[in-house]
Amino acid sequence: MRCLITGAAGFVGGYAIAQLAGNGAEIHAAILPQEQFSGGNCTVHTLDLCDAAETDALMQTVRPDTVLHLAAQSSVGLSWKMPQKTVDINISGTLHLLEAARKLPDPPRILLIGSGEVYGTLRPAQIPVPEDTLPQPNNFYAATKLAAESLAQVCFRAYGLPVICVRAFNHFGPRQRPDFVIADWCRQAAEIEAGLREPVIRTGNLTVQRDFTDVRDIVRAYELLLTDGRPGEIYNVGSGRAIALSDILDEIAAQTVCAFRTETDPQKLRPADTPVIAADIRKLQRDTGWAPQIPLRQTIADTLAYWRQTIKENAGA
Ligand code: A2R
Repeated sequence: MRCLITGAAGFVGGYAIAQLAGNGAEIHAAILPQEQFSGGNCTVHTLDLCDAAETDALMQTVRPDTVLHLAAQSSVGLSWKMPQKTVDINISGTLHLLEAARKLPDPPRILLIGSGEVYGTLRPAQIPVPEDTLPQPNNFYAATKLAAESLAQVCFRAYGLPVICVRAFNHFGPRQRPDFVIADWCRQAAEIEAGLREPVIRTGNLTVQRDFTDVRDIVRAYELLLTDGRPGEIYNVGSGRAIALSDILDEIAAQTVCAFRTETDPQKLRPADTPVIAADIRKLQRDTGWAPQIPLRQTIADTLAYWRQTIKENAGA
């Protein structure tokens, strides 16, 4: 497999490279010119997907047989602050990639990574949510991901471009940026342990329930879908169960050596929070045989260990 990975310097990118290269794939990693990238096992290219000509040129050079499209403005919070940039990267950037792919003599299979956020507010009876549920995005990030999916489906129907769409649910692990909830809390907990902050973790809405999966399980699902996913189809990728953020925080507290209390930070409250989200993953399981393997407790332990190490290194720098 010759696989082009966009957004390769991002959180999921590093894990995707390790997974695919580990199984013998030839990896071409596309990163933004200004990004730092320490991954091995691949050929590195610079690419700003907002530039259509640059995207065309890279696809003509690499001629991948598969594309894992991870590049995005991936934060819901930032999408409220930068809606236009979110549209440019997530919608126009995806269109550039699709157009570049269909011009190749042998168009690649493309795994387009979207989001479970597209479903919006769900009633209890709709959980776990199957792929044929009407998406009703509640934020700009989700709206752009739904639009990108729609462009991909048009390319499949009009040109037969073999695009497979993923709706990824929450995933986390070591190296995730702390603007995502569990990474943020693990960092705060590790800072409290190191005596760098008062014993208070600032949180948003703790009652919301989300479907969390270890990033290493997620990239295994992506690898399986690259080979076994059916073109034109949409797949939920998640654990299949919802867990309250308060339960995650309890697990972090159980694994932290000193006690802390929590405080609501109004800045972390979203304009429109979806109360409960969990994926129906039967289609993914039917077509690929995938199941998550890493327990949440382990991912929290690994994420805490990562932040303890990062804080120690920063203190020594
Ligand atoms: O925004 P940056 O500087 O962190 O760069 C991100 C990169 N990216 C781009 N790449 C090419 N052309 C662009 N115009 C462009 N804008 C941003 O995509 C970052 O390095 C990468 C996405 O990685 P993360 O933000 O760390 O997302 P993560 O967690 O790896 O999620 C992968 C996919 C995304 O499509 C999410 O929306 C989805 O999974 O859940």
